[in-house]
Amino acid sequence: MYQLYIANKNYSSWSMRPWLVLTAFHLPFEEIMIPFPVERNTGTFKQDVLAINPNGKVPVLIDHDLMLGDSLAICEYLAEQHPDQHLWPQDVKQRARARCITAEMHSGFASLRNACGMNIRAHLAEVGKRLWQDNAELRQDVARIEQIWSERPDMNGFLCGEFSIADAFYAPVVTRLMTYALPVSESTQQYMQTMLRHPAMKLWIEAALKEDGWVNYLESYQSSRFSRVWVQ
Ligand SMILES: N[C@@H](CCC(=O)N[C@@H](CS)C(=O)NCC(=O)O)C(=O)O
Repeated sequence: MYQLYIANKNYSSWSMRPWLVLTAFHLPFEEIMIPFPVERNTGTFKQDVLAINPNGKVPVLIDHDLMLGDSLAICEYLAEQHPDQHLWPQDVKQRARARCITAEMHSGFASLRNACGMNIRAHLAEVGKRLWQDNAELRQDVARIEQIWSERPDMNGFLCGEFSIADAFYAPVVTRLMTYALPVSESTQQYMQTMLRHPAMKLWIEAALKEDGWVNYLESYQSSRFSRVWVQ
């Protein structure tokens, strides 16, 4: 059985990706949560993570004596270990596309990430409106994501056919678009609903909404707590 170290489900977008893959494909794993500290650089988070991963970040996958400290490397390893499960699409062209857009997410979209940190339980529509007006790079990131999503082969389906690693990599964007209520097209909203109905996505969001860990340095936009209905 694998062990997956993650941080708070409400905030940790990189943890979400391999967790969704493991859960969506029913791969057996033990989840170990190392919560972020309430204040930056306090508590034992860093030393606890450093004890398992010298780069000091989560997610971390342990498979016996193998330690992987990067979300994409973890997903690639899982895909190699479970070739029959098709974690990447079966169709060669969709598989190549899936790898391409996953790599783009893994290395890009810094403006969206920086301006709109993942915060599943928050409702920051007013903040989102202001950011949308003031931040051209954010608008560019979202436009590029909408373009990628609009190229899915079936408008009722996932990014490259069946649910794959590519969808897991864009999953935190779905939650960010919800949290910050950014103005997106109908096609984008349709993909968001497809994702929000996925059982693994539902489980992660349900768990995030139940968390009570409050991390001040990841809450710069809000002083109170909100809740929302996630699936229409
Ligand atoms: N490239 C890494 C990024 C991992 C990452 O930045 N993780 C964040 C949590 S979402 C983290 O551990 N931050 C703690 C820190 O930097 O101290 C991956 O894909 O796994």
